Amino acid sequence: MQSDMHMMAGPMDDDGDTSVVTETKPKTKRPPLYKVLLLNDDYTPMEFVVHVLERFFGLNHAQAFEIMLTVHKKGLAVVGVFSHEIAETKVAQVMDFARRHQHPLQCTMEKEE
Ligand code: TYC
Repeated sequence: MQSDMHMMAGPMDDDGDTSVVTETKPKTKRPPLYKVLLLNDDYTPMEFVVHVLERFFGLNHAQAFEIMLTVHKKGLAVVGVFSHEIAETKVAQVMDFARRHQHPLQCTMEKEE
């Protein structure tokens, strides 16, 4: 953690000037992260969802099957956390792939915290 010193107007000191020392921390904001969510529906085949998770999220078959089942049972699941640009790309890739195969699969993103 860094700190800067600033001179601010305040009561007179023995130099006869008017100043006090305050400290502020420079804000080094990390860029926000985004959760990519997969949503359940009644029509997209389970194997298609597993394939999507392997293809676009780099999951192995067992991991992909597990997340697919979580979405199927709970209604949705976080499938990854990324920068804004990467999350947007993942969502677009999934939505385009599902559309091309005429499945109603939905994928969205949401800012973390
Ligand atoms: N509910 C779908 C079915 O029973 C499977 C499914 C799982 C669909 C996950 C979408 O994101 C999804 N065929």
